[in-house]
Amino acid sequence: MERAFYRDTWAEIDLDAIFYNVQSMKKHVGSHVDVIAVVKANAYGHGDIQVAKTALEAGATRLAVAFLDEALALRKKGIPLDVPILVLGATNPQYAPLAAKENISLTVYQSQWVEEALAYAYEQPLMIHIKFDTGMGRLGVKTKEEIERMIALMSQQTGFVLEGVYTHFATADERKTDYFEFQYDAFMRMLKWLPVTPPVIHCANSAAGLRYPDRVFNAVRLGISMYGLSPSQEMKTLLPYPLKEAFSLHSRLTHVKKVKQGEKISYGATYEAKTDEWIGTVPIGYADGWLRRMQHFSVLVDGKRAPIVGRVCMDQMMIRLPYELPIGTKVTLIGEQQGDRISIDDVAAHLHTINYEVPCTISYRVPRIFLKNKSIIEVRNAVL
Ligand code: PMH
Repeated sequence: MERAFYRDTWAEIDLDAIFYNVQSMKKHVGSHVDVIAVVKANAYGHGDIQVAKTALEAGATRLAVAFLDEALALRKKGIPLDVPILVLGATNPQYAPLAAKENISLTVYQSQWVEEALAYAYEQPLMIHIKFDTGMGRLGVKTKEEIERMIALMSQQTGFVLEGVYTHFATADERKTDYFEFQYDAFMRMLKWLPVTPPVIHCANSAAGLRYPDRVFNAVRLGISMYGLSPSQEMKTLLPYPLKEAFSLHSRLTHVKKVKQGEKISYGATYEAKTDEWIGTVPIGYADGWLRRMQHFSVLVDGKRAPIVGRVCMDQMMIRLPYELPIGTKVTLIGEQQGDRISIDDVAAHLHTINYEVPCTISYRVPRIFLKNKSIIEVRNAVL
């Protein structure tokens, strides 16, 4: 029988959790505020089209990605032309006509960009969101003169439509709020530089949307908290509603053996059995994004914590089992087993990084299983 995948390692994406997280934000900010679902980087590793569709079903009205290819991929996979997709990053102006054709809104942050984009012919209107740099220092206009130049240039092409204006916060997830306030004030000041107010004004990422629902203008760019994760550790106690984590990661024991005291495990022979012990092999490794630094972390097997012993290899790793277990026993690396749970935040803490990085790092080699109502509705395997 043909299957979607044959390996014993997979990720599960709980689309009901995504639905709930989007709906919760929608309720939190109010019906007059649009939710823009941020599905860049394959929806933070979760699966772009499935997350996008679920977010739209839950009330999001727009999508956002990092670059044009990601937006085109969503169109190819079936996001209809009437759902606006915003490219948050830079797009080479020569591709602006293609963006216009696909109803993909582009971020514009320099008059030079507009000048270059004017050189091309447009069959459809090009939707533009001007980005202000209020203190992130990444992309954005900083001066009134530059805005005036941009607006003057934009008026030379009737096909250029100023659909939106936005900025991005650097510290909305931090307890201290002074830099957030500084950026917010700058945005308020810069908005006055525009001769006309575009329909979509947005500044909030998840953190700002969660904390300041009255200060988001008319759209929130919802990323990390759509996936059920807190924007930071500091914000965990400030969450206005509980989040539901959507991503879990699983595998199965492929080999189980008893090793004698003193026997060594994996590359470098760095682990030595202290007593006679049961060792299981798990078919996941650093090429799957389960990084070498995951050594010394624990996973769940038969509801118990089992430490990762020896070096994590490219495709496999070894764990010390609590007792002999049959081949095929489920191993949970992220998620729940018998009431115990390993969260993405636990993995992030072990790696000294942020939760954002963890699902993004789980590579294309790991098939994604999409669940709705606890039933599998789709499987995506990027290898086969
Ligand atoms: N808007 C922009 C411009 C972003 O870059 C991001 C996330 C979001 C919204 C969503 O933010 P959230 O996930 O905190 O809700 N961008 C990134 C980034 O570039 N690195 O980490 C997150």
